[in-house]
Amino acid sequence: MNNLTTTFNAHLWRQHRLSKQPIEISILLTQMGFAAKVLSREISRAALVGRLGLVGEKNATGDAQKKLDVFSNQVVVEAFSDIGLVAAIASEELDQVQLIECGQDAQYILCTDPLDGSSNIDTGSAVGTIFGIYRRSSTGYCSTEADALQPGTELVAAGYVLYGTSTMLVYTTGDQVDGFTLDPTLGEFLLSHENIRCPDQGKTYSANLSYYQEWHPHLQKLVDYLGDHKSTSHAAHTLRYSGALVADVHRCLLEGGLYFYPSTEEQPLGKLRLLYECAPLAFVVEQAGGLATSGTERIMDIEVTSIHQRSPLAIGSAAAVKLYENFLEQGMPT
Ligand code: P6P
Repeated sequence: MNNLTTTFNAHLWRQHRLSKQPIEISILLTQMGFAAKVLSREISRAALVGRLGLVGEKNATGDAQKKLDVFSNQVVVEAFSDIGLVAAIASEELDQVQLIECGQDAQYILCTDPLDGSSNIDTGSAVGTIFGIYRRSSTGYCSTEADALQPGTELVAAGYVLYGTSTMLVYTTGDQVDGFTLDPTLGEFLLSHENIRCPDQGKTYSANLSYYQEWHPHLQKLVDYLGDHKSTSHAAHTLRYSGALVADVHRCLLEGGLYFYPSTEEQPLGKLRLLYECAPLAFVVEQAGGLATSGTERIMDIEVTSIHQRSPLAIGSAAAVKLYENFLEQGMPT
């Protein structure tokens, strides 16, 4: 099949037919595709319509909200508000879970970071959207956030959209990872990266080294090891860090490598949020053959006790994530 004529929607309908996944999941992913098209257009023209800059408020996790953060959240919420399939939405931009009026007995929960890396917006650098879809664990009317508090192992679908030199949508429902590139002249996401596999090794690592002095001494040794270009025992890694989790994890997914955001004394659980950043990306990367850990625990296994709960994260090539865990525990490669 010529991939470049396989639209995202046609792919989803074929997946439904072949894998017997519920058609509702295909419809939910179609809606995420629609939201991604709207955001791709609006992000690219934000400077022309006055949507750059700060709102002047902070979100639930203390991040300064950009105008496009608020707008992106509205676009994603509206894409799921009238289809009657989503009971509630947990979003980085919402203090509490938003119950969806027409979905009070719907069976799915959406968790999302509508605009990841928004500090990049005003300078035109890459940003992303992250999404995870859970089946409700309760019955009857959805009335509390409890339905959203599920570990990554319960995800039925997850993925991200990267708004970069092109707009890509990458997703999994648990049997493989497929990537689609937006053709803006058609307004369609076309299959461009079928069955993505994460290389076991990579040549880059991605971390904010300005926190080096605050990391665990064993992780300082990892950074020294990765950056040792004179070593004869292992290949050194080059640092690549964009400030957008989606962009940095996407690089690791396609080319191999390691992204990590560890804990510090000031942030004992790190900065990244488990429910709508770490867990959905962990599902994608694991389905592609990579790994994702907090340093001591598989991200997908971590119990979720609050919607904005944070977790340290190391994600990417399996060998690199295992190296990270070994260094964190022992301060050496093995
Ligand atoms: P820092 C963006 O705010 C984000 O959540 C991720 O997209 C990104 O990797 C990280 O935080 C950047 O954080 O502390 O390096 O600016």
